[in-house]
Amino acid sequence: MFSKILIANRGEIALRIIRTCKEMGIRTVAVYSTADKESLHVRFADEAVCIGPASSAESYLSIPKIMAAVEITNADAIHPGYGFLAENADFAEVCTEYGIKFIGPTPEMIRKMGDKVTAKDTMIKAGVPVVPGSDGLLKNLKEGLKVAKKVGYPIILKATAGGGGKGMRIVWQEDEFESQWNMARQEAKAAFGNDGMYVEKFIEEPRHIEFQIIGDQYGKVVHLSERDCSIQRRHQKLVEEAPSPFMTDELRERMGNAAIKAGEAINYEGVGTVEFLVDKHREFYFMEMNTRIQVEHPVTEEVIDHDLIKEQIKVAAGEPLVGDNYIPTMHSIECRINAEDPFNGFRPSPGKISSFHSAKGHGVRVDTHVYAGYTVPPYYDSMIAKLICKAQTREECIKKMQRALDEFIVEGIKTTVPFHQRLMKDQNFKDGNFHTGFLNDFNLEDED
Ligand code: MV4
Repeated sequence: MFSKILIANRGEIALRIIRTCKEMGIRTVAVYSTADKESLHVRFADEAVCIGPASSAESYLSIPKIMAAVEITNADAIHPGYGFLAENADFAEVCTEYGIKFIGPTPEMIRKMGDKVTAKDTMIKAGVPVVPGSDGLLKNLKEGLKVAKKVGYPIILKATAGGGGKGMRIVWQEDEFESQWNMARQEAKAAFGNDGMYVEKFIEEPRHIEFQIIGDQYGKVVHLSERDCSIQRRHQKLVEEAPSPFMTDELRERMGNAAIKAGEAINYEGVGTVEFLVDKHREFYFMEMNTRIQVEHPVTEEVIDHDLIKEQIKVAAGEPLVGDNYIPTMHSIECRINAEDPFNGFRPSPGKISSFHSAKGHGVRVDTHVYAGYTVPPYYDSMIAKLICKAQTREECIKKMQRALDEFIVEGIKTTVPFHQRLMKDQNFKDGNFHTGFLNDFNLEDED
């Protein structure tokens, strides 16, 4: 087992990782920017190293700064958390060159899944269902038009370097294809320096259902059931739950097997997430694979009653997996509490938290790095807390979440709490009747 882990991240996830390390008897090193010196991850780690100014590029995204911190503290492993360098294959490679264990998959696996055309091609070869579309990258506009005609409109143009919605365009009819093609390519070139595109049939009103998988270093891969992440706004997830209210035993069997096949196809090592689109007929299609621990991992932890960070560290240290696929018995929902004003287009609302009262009680978990008197810096992600509830049934879980939201008090800044309070009372949400476009016509002012 590792003796000292450096956490190359900030905020709630840095704290979350420190907590598990403490329980495992592993020493911890926090790194922080000058904007984060009052943060709890700095206080709770055994050691802390300032790695630069507020700007992410000069601190949490700087590979040389982080490797310098590893060297002076003698850490033997790095946990990247999510975001920042978590899916940076070059970083994973540098760690390996330094003889430091990167807690995650190998650089090759990260690279393969980071390029969406390569990922999709790998899945086709493994027999995992994918959305019909182009066979690899499109050579030019003419080929794009030809494939679009063959699969039938509407289609979606996607950037191979994309993910999370960037460089993506829906095309409803042929006469719009050329202009959308040009715009998508420009956007991809600017965002990723890579304008490689592919085409897929556009699946209307899909659900986003993802499977948590874990693989050890000896080729064993299991799944830990699914999460429904359909409640999102502009590709930012706001609510996640496990299990999916759309799931059936039969669908879980089929999707779970596909997720395992996806992991086995690349000999996956570590925790990962296989994302699927699911249409109204319960047909499912591989979308992307994330090679990191995700923000929403706690809902899975709650329903399977295991610490995923602990399992992640154990497989990274070379322990073999024991046990099989997990089928949940409980229900869990996570609401992301962001420093944003839901009444003003979710505009960021950084600043000093004057008072803070966390929700508490049976079945309530709050993962957060903030406290009364803490100042939310404007430089990073706006998430300040994750409110996670667990109950025997979905209905009870929603009631518990309503109760917990009512006692979650943050003053001094605006938060997404009122949005969640409204959502938890929405009849369609309560009925499990939603898809990825649900929030497009959701009005915060409406009453039921
Ligand atoms: C799609 C799709 C419909 N059809 N692909 C959005 C982000 C990227 N990961 C892929 N995305 C989508 N791909 C086909 N063929 C709809 C989306 C999509 C979406 C997916 C998951 C969650 C939210 C979404 C919001 C809009 C569009």
